[in-house]
This record gives sequence, structure tokens and C-alpha cells, in this order.
Amino acid sequence: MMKKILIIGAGGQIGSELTTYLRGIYGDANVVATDVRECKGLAENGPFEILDALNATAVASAVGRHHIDTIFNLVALLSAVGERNPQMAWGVNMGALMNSLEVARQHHCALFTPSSIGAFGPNSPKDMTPQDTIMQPTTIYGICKVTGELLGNYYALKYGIDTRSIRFPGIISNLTHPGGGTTDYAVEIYYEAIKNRRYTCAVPSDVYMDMIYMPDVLRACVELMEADPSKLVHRNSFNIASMSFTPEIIAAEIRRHIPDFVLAYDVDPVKESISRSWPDRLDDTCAREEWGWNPQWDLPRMTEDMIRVLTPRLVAESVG
Ligand code: AKB
Repeated sequence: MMKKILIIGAGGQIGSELTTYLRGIYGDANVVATDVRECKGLAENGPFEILDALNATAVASAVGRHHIDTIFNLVALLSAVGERNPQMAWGVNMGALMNSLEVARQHHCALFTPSSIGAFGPNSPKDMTPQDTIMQPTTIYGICKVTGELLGNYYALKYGIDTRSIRFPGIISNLTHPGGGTTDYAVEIYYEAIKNRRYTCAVPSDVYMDMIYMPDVLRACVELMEADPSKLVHRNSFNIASMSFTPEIIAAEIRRHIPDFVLAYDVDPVKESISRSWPDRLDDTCAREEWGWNPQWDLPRMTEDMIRVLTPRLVAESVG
């Protein structure tokens, strides 16, 4: 059982919901949220600190002061924004990871770091992409993720650090927006369908990508970190899957609730090339066998839930 958790990059898409989820399980006082900027919501029911993940001394100090035994390093510039400034993406993504690995080594902490479907590339098998296969990503984001997976395994082998990771699909949530990802369209489409009955998509109509609903993400993080280490053949990083669709398929699902919804396209060449280089669908057998991964959300249930939760909120915003 984890006791004292530090979340680095808690203000992002995963962190802002994972902080509350972890506090619900391990107690408010035992989950220290940190981010490079002020995040009001995260300070309301538990400890929050401003922390620059690129400042190794500051990261070590936070871990020492709070007697941390488990770190979630969630700092990342996502795929599309990474292509606009690859040098910065490498500096931020790898800098935060190296500082997390080193502080985990020095303070004997367990470390969770998200990887991504973006760790795969155009030479990987496209359908039912296996756990262990050719990676060779063609984005700086993917190159960071593969390097991070290798470093995680290296720290586990060489220093015995308990590093664990999941290759996340595009994450869909009704609370926090993603920012700068290739899969962001699958979040934006719900907001625009409800507000304007119309959405212009930057990803081509026929591209399949794996996606996942936030409640499954949160559960997966805890289940992997709580898993019996003797059962883990892999560590960094596990394929997980729950749904895979194209823009046309999600639009058809939305039309079951909003029949006049119109989907148009203005394809962004960068997002097109990234999305076409990624798998259509991952094979998550190893996660199922080694730590019991079992998704609870599919596209129809997620769509129903997104529309149910977002509609009153967006209507209230538009009149208020
Ligand atoms: C992105 O699109 O960059 C992320 C991811 C799949 O890792 N959502």
C-alpha cells in the first residue's frame, strides 16, 4: 500500500483528476500535488506546492520534506505541440523524467511515468500492436517516450527502483482539456457537438487511434502501482486498450444523441502524419495477464456519459 505520494505536473490533463482520485484512496494529506504554476483546485483539499520539475534540487527537497515513497511524474509536452518545438519537448520531457528517476533512486521511491501509443511508429504492426515489437517513433514525443521506457527499465535493473508505466491511448475526459495532442479532437468534438452542433476536425476521417475514458485511466494507474511485483514480467511500459475509432465512427455515435451534428474536416498535415504513424489498435494481453487490466468503458457508454455530464454544464455557461 502506498503511503506518501508526490505528483509532479499535477495541473495537466491526467494530474488534475488523478490527484483527487488518489486523495480519495490514500487520504488527502498523503497526496502532495505539485506543478510549475498555481492550480487552485488542487490546493483545496490537500497539500499543493509550486515545483519546477526541471530543478533537480527542488524535486529532491519536496520528496525529502514530505517523506515521499511514490512519485507520479506526469510532466509532458504532447505530440503535436512537441513537433513545433522539438528541442524544448526533449528538454522538458526528459529533464523531468531524469530528475524523477534520480530522486527515486536516492530516496528509494516507486515511480510511475505515463508512456503513450505515440511510442510506436510507422514500422510497428498497425493492428493489435503487440506489447513487445518494433517501436521506431517518428515524433520527438514518441522518441522521448521510448527513451523514457528504456530508462525506466534500466533504473529497475541496475538500481532496483520500482518503476512502472502504461502506454496510454488518447485520453477523453469531461473535466480537463488536453493540450497539444494529436488525439485532442476526440475531446473537442463533444464540446463542439453540444455547443454548436458542428465540429471541424484536424485528423483525417479514416484514421483509427486507441482512446480511453478518464475513469479507466485513473483506475489503471492505481491498479498497476498496487500490482504484485512478482507477477510483473514487464514494467515500462504496458499496452492498454479499451476502444479504437476514427473521427467518422465517433461522429456517428454522437449523432445517436445529437442527430443534426455535422462533422467537417480541415486536416492539419502535422496531425495527419503523426496520427497515420501510430497504431490503429493495441494488443493489451500482457496488462490483462500481469496485473488484471480490464477496461470498463467503451465508445457508446463513454459518449452517453460525456453528453449527460457536459450538456447541463455547457448550457449553464452559455446563459451565465
Ligand atoms: C497525444 O495525442 O499526444 C497524446 C497521446 C496519445 O499520448 N494524447
